[in-house]
Amino acid sequence: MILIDIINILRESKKVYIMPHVSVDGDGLGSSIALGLALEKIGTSVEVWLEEDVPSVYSFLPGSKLIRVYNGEVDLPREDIGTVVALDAGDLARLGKRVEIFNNAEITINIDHHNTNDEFAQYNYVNVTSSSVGEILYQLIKMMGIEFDRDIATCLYVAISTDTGGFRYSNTTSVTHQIAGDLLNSGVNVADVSQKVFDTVSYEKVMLMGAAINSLELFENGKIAFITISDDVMMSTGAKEEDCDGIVNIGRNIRGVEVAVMMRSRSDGELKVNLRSNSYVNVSEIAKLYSGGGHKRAAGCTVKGNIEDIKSKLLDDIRKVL
Ligand SMILES: [Mn+2]
Repeated sequence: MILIDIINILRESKKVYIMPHVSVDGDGLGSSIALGLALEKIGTSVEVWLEEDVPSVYSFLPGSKLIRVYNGEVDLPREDIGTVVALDAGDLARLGKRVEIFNNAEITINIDHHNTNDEFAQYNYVNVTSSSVGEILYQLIKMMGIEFDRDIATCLYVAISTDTGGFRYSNTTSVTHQIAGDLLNSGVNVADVSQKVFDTVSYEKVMLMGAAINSLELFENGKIAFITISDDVMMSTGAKEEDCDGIVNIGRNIRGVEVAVMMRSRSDGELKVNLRSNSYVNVSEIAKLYSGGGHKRAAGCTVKGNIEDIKSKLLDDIRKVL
């Protein structure tokens, strides 16, 4: 599938629903709003459907009037759901409850950059060489001839800068920088955006980071770092679920660590696992063993079961590829 085919479908769509993955991040949200604002400019009716509220770190983004939160209780007549675009989601499970909307759409589109993407839509565009979906949407919006205003540029800049860790990760290319440069020409205020996205943290998150550091364990001569966050920790720190975002980097950043794991264990038996690597382990392969997915250096999965059992199995799986 090439981008121009998707562009033609989008041009003909009168109503477009956009949905990023659950536990939305900067790339999913920034890309969704950017596409929404761009399509609005050509007269399309747009709604961005999220699984949860906008994470507070991204509350400064424009386009809030486009955003709806799906709790499973909205009854949408089939004829109302024209085209649905899934963004930054590797498989249908990443759409959570909103899969009901997706399955009832006339036309389904999937735009993504995860190498584990299983091409679940009618029209799929997966570019694994793109740092972010934001980078793909920059091309798409440009090819559609829609002008970048400051709002669209800011959303794309947030998408690209967050997925590249502020242009530091190995997915950053010269093209990434060229696109960022062009977005700056469209009015992005880099200092303001960076301060809000990277350098602002709630007190509760700082407390969560403290608890995460206390839980930190190293294995295999310091090559594996393991952080565990339980419901008790969430309660005692007052942190929100979104505050767990990035906690895994505390382990990853330790000198000598190759693989870092953050396990968010809930009392209902569900475990959310974040995996990061520094230079050679392909963590998306490990996540796949648990029906998860992601990228070489950043992946994740959700597992059910006993925390100690899963932890020792995960450690075994990581040891095999160290
Ligand atoms: Mn992404």
